[in-house]
Amino acid sequence: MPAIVLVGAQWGDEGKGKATDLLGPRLDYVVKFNGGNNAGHTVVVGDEKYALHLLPSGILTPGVTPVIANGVVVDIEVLFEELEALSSRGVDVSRLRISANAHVITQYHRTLDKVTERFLGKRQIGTTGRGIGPTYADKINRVGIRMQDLFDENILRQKVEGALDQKNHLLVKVYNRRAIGVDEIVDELLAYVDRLRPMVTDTALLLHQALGRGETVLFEGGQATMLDVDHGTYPFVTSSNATSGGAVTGSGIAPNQIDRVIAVVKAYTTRVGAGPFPTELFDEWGDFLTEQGHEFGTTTGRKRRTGWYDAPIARYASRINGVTDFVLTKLDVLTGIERIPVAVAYDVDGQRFDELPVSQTDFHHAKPIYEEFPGWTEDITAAREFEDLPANAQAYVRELEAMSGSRISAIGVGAGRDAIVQLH
Ligand code: 2SA
Ligand code: GDP
Ligand code: MG
Repeated sequence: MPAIVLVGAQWGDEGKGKATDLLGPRLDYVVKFNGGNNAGHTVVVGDEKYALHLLPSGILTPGVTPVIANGVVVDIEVLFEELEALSSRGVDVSRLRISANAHVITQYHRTLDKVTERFLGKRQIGTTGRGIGPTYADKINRVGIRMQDLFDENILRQKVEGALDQKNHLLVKVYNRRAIGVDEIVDELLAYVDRLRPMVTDTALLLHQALGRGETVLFEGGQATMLDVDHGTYPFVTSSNATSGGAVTGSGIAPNQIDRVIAVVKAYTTRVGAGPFPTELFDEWGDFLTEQGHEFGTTTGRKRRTGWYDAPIARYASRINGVTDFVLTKLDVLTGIERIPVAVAYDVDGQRFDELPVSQTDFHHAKPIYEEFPGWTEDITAAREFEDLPANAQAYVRELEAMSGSRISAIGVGAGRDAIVQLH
């Protein structure tokens, strides 16, 4: 299985970091292909807890080469902070390679992210404030700064001038902020050049060569299907392609090189930030899921919104990503619920929708149609074989599998590295 893509099936925080870490020993390369330090992946190794943002989670596996590919937006200051923090805990980060075509998040992107959100008022997206949207906007507007620009001071200066031209107008005239000077940005970026030089390369070529040698490469998606800029709940999305197609454009490999697509799906649903969420709970069950599941943002610490499992979303994720295997996580969090509701379809103003409605307005008005399944009370965190799970937990998993469009290959029963039931 040389090229594997791993994505989130819902609105993120499904446990992708842990799923990647599980595959770790079989991997030669791990590639981040979208997003930036908006991501937050928690991996628990024994008593040690690691929170990764910009770096791929696979960096924790010894011998693996981590790659930040062209589809990623890089905050260089954060990059070095994360690298230093991991090094000081004994993680070998020396193999990291970064695409020469990856775009750079600068001070003005972070500022614009924050002021735009404030300006939107009630229409806020609830971004992480890391400058992600403005950096991708510059990329699409063709006024972005790429890693390779840092190695030619003349080019860098011209590009920063071009990028700041309109932005300073906006910052001063519309947002009542100070103008940002070309020199301050150029000097800030140039300060990193010597340290970056050995890491920056043609990562698309590197990955083609690795796949040509039969090595195993994991493409690790940030955020998730429903936050994808094309296929998610636009405009309440992130600004990149978090679905499996993003692994192709975001890294430079070809679609027919992908062998397997794994989607990580939680046994219930969470969302951070604004936007529609049909199964969202506002009662004590919502609090139960937040508390049992420790549902707080890995990057910003924000409390996550919680709700029941939504089968039409899982089916949608299965189709859009071409999922070959689901990893179902956090089944342990449902322990103790007498009857577990699962959304099987939606009701929109009296009309039944078995699949996601295409209209944004319909999705905003969608009321879940629930089926309930009997729960279990036994602690399942020590289960390692499917047969170790209580009969009702087994039945719940089989029901989800039948509704979700692809097979379930592994089940998370706890946060630890080994708390997993492997089925295939
Ligand atoms: P942005 O900052 O432009 O990408 O925000 C746009 C939307 O995307 C959502 N988003 C996320 N949703 C879940 N998890 C994310 N990562 C962190 C985590 C989030 C955190 O792992 O917990 O710590 O708050 C993530 N990153 C972006 C975001 O909430 C907006 O809805
Ligand atoms: P990611 O963004 O998809 O990588 O997910 P996060 O790391 O942001 O959030 C998932 C959280 O759930 C992390 O704190 C994980 O340690 C934890 N986790 C992952 N799998 C399981 C599981 O099966 N059970 C429990 N209880 N926690 C899990
Ligand atoms: Mg996360």
